[in-house]
Amino acid sequence: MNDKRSLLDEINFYLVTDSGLSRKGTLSDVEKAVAAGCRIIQYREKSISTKAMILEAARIKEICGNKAIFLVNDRVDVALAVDADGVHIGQDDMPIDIAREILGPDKIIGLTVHNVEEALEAERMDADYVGLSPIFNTSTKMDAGNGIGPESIRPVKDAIKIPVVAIGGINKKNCESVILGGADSLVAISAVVCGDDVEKETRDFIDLINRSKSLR
Ligand code: TZP
Ligand code: MG
Repeated sequence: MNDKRSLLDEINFYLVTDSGLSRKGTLSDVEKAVAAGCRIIQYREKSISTKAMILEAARIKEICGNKAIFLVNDRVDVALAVDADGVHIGQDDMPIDIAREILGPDKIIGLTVHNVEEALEAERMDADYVGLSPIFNTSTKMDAGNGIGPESIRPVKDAIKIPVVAIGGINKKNCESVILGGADSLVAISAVVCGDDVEKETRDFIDLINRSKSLR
């Protein structure tokens, strides 16, 4: 049993890295987010060599230690190379059953979904959580499509037992609507890594999420 898995019950703010948008760099962003209390980090890197990714991923794994779950976006090979806690994959990435076969039962697999049907299928296929995307319009991921709105979260949350992580266009102003809408956790990339102080932004999001959860 992967004991990091129990941290999935505690996730609030979820950091996804973006070296293109980051002001201070991926490693700094991860350090600051973990210091602020973030319990899940996804290394999402599309623009460097596999070798450079493996070196960076190994550093991120060290920073996360046993404080935060460490997942790799898309790249099952990189996750295996550094013994990450798991992967986050999309509908057009490696099929989840193959990823599960390669990674084994202990690794955490998150799957991006866009609606209730995909969420039900993700749970049936043994995903550990779903990323529901995109809640709002975003320019961070060009092919994300139009925002589905925070009112689309509840039907997904009610249909499955695994955690629902909301992503896409989320900021401190609309964060409450996402949590009141039923999300267990949320990702905000540009709202955090484009800022000067990632630790403060992360802490602000964690506070907002906890406060919004207490209103439910
Ligand atoms: N997947 C769906 S939307 C998105 C990803 C990676 C980008 C989210 O970035 P932001 O800046 O929080 O809108
Ligand atoms: Mg992907």
